[in-house]
Amino acid sequence: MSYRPLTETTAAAFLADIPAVAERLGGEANDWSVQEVGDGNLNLVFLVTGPQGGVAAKQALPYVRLVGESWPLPLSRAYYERLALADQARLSPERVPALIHHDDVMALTVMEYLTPHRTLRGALVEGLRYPLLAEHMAEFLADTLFFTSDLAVPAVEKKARIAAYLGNTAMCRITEDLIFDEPYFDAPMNHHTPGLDHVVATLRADIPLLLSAQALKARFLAAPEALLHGDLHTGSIMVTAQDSRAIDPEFAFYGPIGFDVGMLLANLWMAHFAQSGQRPGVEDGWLLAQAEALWAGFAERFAGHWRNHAPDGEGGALHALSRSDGVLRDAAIDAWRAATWSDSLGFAGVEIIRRILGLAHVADFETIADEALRADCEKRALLFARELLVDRQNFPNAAAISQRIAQGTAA
Ligand code: SR1
Ligand code: MG
Repeated sequence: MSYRPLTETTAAAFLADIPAVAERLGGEANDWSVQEVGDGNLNLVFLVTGPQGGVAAKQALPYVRLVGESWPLPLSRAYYERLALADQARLSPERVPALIHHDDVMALTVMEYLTPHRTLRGALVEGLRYPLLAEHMAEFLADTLFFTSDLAVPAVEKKARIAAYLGNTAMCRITEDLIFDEPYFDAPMNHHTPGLDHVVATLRADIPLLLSAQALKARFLAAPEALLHGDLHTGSIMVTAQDSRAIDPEFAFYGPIGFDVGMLLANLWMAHFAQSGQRPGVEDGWLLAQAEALWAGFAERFAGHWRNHAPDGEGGALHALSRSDGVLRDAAIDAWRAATWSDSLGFAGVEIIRRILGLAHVADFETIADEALRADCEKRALLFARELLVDRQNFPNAAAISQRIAQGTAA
């Protein structure tokens, strides 16, 4: 059998031949309802429900859905997504959807149907709040990043895991181009809100900014610190009031820890900047508080793993930094926290800039119909992002960031 994209008409019959899926749905394929709901940039997503339950079936297309067949993209990304889902399920089982079935030829991954979950980005655009979000995502980040790092994994094993993801080059290439390069010149697929022309020209001529973006790209290319989700924005998180799950790890690879953390922080900060365009006069500090809680929760939990995981040297390659005697371990944790915070701010900065000037924008800003209002929100976000790239030493902690954003001036 060869690859063929499923449709709402053909999906049920195909899935009926997979025992684990048929059992979960119950009844016959004719009784099932199938809806294609993919609203991301790349794939098909079918929600299939039967008399006993549901599944989400994600199928890669051989091209970038957002752009069309003119931009081919390997189906192998589905293989890496399944690999990452399995690793994440081992390390943080409550924070990812359960894997039910995978088919490499069809580039198809069938997962637990998360219901009544919804995409975090859409919920934030509507002004909804999720009290456990920061705690849950801090847990996901700390558990997946610490336990795939040199602090937890012996060197030989870690190198084998890096190698297992090395082939995901096409997805890394998207990030390399779309996040670190294209926003900084007049690339063909870039677009921005008309009122931003002047600020865009200024940013593209800003040498310290361009240098910083390239320095971050160098980190992204050559720092295989841990297994990254690789695309952890608010569209990759499904939420209810009680639950939060990270989905869509098709960009997974071994990279710098601050990339995952920074991308999520950036998306929370963008949601904050968009508030004044979405609901003028009713902005609040909830999203800034979430970003603070996310960083604090992540850093604390990561440090906790560091102290508790094989404290006397039998753990990962960096076991000398885990010994519980003396002050070395605590000094190492402090140094790690400062370096990862700085990296996270830089990666957050490039994520914000690319979501406003590059190809792939976000609903937070795009749903602001009034162009002048949208440009105003985006401009404030851009100027903040520039500081994250070139002046991040001014922000020693997340509270300093919240203060800067709330006051609208440099700290
Ligand atoms: C062409 S893909 C554009 C963006 O969508 C994905 O979700 C990633 O964020 C990627 O950069
Ligand atoms: Mg995605």
